[in-house]
Amino acid sequence: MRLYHSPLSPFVRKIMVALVETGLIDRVELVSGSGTPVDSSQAPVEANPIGKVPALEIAPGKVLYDSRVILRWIDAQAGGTLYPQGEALWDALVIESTVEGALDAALMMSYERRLRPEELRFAPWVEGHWAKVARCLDVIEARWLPTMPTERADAPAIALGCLLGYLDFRFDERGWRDGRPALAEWYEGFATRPAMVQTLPKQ
Ligand SMILES: N[C@@H](CCC(=O)N[C@@H](CS)C(=O)NCC(=O)O)C(=O)O
Repeated sequence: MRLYHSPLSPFVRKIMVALVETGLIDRVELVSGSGTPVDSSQAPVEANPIGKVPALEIAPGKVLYDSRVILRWIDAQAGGTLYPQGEALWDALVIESTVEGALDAALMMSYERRLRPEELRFAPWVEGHWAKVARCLDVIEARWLPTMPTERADAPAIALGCLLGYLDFRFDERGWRDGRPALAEWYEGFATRPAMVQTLPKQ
């Protein structure tokens, strides 16, 4: 298998963490390839027409994207350890979508800061995206975290760990821990998992 990969992408990190947690990592060859909306010259556009990573080639010419599809595939290979069965699945998918929405918003903020010329930046747009991130974190703190398993890394937990790691990496100054003691405590433990330590983004 070939994973189109970028070491700083939180979406790729979710896949890497899941592969390590499920013991499938040794079956994967990493292929460097990341672009941005303003430069797709290094992006894996043949594998994924959206031009985004992660994309996972599971057989010649057969590529899976995006990260949530890849996670479902890893779950199927690993015997269903990443998602619960029955009614609990719907909560897990909503948690995963909430985390994904926050990650998408944070990525938009990062692109605005890194890619857009300073004179074209639009502060209300950035703050609107941070408001999305903050609302998602508040809902996870209040409603979802108490329902999440503490002893194992399922897909929602992996996504959440990668979101919080990304916020530390790109938006430390925003102080996501302020007013969210349960999330802060949860992340302190989750971040020590070997799969999280191995995949920590480094500038
Ligand atoms: N929904 C996608 C998002 C993936 C994504 O946004 N990846 C970023 C890197 S963090 C990317 O490849 N961006 C390139 C672009 O937007 O052109 C997923 O879950 O896989």
